[in-house]
Amino acid sequence: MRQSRIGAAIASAALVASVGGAAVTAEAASTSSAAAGPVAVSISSTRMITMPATVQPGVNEFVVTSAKPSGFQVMTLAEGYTKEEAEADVKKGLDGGKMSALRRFEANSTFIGGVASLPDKPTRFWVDLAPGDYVALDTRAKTDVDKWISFTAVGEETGAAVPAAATIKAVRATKWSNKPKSISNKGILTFKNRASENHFVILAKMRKGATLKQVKMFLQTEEGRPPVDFRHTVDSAVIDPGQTVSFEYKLPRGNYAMLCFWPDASMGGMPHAFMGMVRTIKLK
Ligand SMILES: [Cu+2]
Repeated sequence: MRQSRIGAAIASAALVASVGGAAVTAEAASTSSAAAGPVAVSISSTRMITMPATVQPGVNEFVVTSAKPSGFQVMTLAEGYTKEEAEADVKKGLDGGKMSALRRFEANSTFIGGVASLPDKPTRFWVDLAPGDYVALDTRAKTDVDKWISFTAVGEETGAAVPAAATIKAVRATKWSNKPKSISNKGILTFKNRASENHFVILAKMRKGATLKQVKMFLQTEEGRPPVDFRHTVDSAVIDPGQTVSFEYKLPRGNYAMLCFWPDASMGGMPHAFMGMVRTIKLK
């Protein structure tokens, strides 16, 4: 069975950010309290996260600024499941390919949303937060449990709404909805997980003339020139079934492959794209 040896090309920013390096970072939250307006998150060159210790429940706009390419991920941990346990399971499960650890991590975590950010380029995302406790991390950080950050959604609802956006959906277990066939090349993208597994989305620009068949073939063989150009990608945070995240993006126009590389514990850690979670979408 193919493991997640996707080759150098695909093991690029996107994959490393969202899967391979799902270890974490963050230090104690700063002390500012909830206030109207966007939630400012900054990630330092040592991947320390600074953000408010409390936010309001409801739809929140986050603005993430990072010194390095980062993957800001918000999640909740089940009662009694500690950051230390999560950290250990990430290491054994996502990095080490031990399926029992991956299963335990998935069973005890709810992925809420987040965004990939580039240096000094503030990037916005929106999530609807129920009141309660959250953890956040930079998925690009090296494993260090002390770097997980905690925050709480408490108080009055924001009353805010997610801006109108093109919407893409994961459906069934590991499929993309067939629609829409095309979206704008920039703006806000809403990613809804209406499937039964955890997912994230990567849009990767296809080379001129490349076909979906070639993309699928490349995933299987990892041979030859990649039919996608991983210099032009955007990737979302991981979200659980039932969750929705909206995030800013801007890419060159063209045809893109839409993929998810989250590892499937029931398939020995095979990334979903290898199981057919790949389609094309036009950015115009
Ligand atoms: Cu997936």
